[in-house]
Amino acid sequence: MLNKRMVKALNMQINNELYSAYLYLSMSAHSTFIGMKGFANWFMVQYQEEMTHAMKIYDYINDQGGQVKLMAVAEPPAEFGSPLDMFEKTLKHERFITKCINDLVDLAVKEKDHATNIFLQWFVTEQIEEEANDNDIISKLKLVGKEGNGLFMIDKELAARVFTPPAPSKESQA
Ligand code: OFO
Repeated sequence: MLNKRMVKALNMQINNELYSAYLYLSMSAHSTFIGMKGFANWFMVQYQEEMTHAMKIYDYINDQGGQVKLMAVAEPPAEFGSPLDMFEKTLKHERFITKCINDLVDLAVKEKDHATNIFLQWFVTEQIEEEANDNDIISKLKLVGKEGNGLFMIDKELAARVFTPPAPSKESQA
């Protein structure tokens, strides 16, 4: 059973995850527009992942007898600059999401909501991976600079990313 404050905060996080999805979908479109198909693929996979994050929280609220409340999703930018600019913006956004997840954990601890605390641990781990992936790509982009061959190689590498749906949470398997 979730208390009202927790439901409100989790609904807000559904909105944050949907915005993340929308932001990365826009980055995918931008990448296609500038002719970087591998980058477009990477961000399309990221969009799909973010949708699963939103749905994980959606399912959790439902499973715990709370009421899901969907809110308007903000319009993302359409221009992102160079591939490096785009990944720096991605990392900045993911750091914001990490803070949101940490705040949710703090609230769960304060409210003595052990179930939600356990549920959120998946997101804590996921954020480590997301920031690490972004940092890794940023390092490579800095290394190649504006050099065409290097960018072409990175684009090829990002083209290989495949969407793998996360395992369903235990609470939604029951
Ligand atoms: Fe990018 O991890 Fe969810 O938002």
